[in-house]
Amino acid sequence: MPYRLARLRGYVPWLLFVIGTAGCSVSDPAEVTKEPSPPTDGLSEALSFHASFDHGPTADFARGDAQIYTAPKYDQLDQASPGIGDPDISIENNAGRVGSALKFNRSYKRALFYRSEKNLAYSTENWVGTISFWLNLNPDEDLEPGYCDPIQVTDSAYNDAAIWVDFSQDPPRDFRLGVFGDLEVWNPQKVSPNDNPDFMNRLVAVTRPPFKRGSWTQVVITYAGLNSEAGGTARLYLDGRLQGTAEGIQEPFTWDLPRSTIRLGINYVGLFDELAIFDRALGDEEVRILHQLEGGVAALY
Ligand SMILES: [Ca+2]
Ligand SMILES: [Ca+2]
Repeated sequence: MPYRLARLRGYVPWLLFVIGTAGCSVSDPAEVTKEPSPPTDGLSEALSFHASFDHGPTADFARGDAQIYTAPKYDQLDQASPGIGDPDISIENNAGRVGSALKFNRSYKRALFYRSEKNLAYSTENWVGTISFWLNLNPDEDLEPGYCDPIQVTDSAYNDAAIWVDFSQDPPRDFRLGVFGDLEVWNPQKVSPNDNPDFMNRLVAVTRPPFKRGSWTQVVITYAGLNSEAGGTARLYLDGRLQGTAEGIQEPFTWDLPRSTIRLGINYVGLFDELAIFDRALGDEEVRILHQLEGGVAALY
């Protein structure tokens, strides 16, 4: 190829670029017809687990095991069997935020869970993620005495490398987010939680939360930077609105992955629907979009 022509060809893309940016009619047709990306694209890619309870308790979408399990207790996972093994828990047809819902008729004494491995992107370095679900209950009238954790993810206990929300035990019940790493690090003296400022000050507590029987309230937990040198942050949202942030979570979260579980409805009485887990911390705007999704989380895949 003659030198001159080669040089000219080298200029052609630049020439088109300059013309294009000058606003002339010369432009790439693909560019003109391209629709803006729907704002849910990022949510779809980050989704790692979704249980709609519309077709039974098995998750509709799961990077790991979609099966639900019941065990006698959470520390007896070797005795777990597939399915809902408790007559007080059922699928209530067409009673959900979308479709059907999981119904806890009264507080049960067994352990109901999904396995966390791959469904929830645990990491030993900079662990990040989001957990979203919907509740329908009157906490002060429907719950039985004691604390109630609608969700809890851990490999051992609420105070040992765990993320959870709970209703406090005395009416009017508060709704609280707890994110606590390895017990031996954050609470080596094993001080009881209510007497422990390290516990109480970490909680994100909502007084007079908006839950009602007969209507649905969305709960979203986001977390980032757990198991990082910079420290972790966790946020609690209700119905798409930020309620509070826990910051400076320094202690490690050490999980034995095969023993880690997504625990459902601990001491809970009411309806539960649309459990979704994402592999990164969604931002405020994404949480708002998730809250507004028509057709629920299934619209993402
Ligand atoms: Ca549903
Ligand atoms: Ca542990």
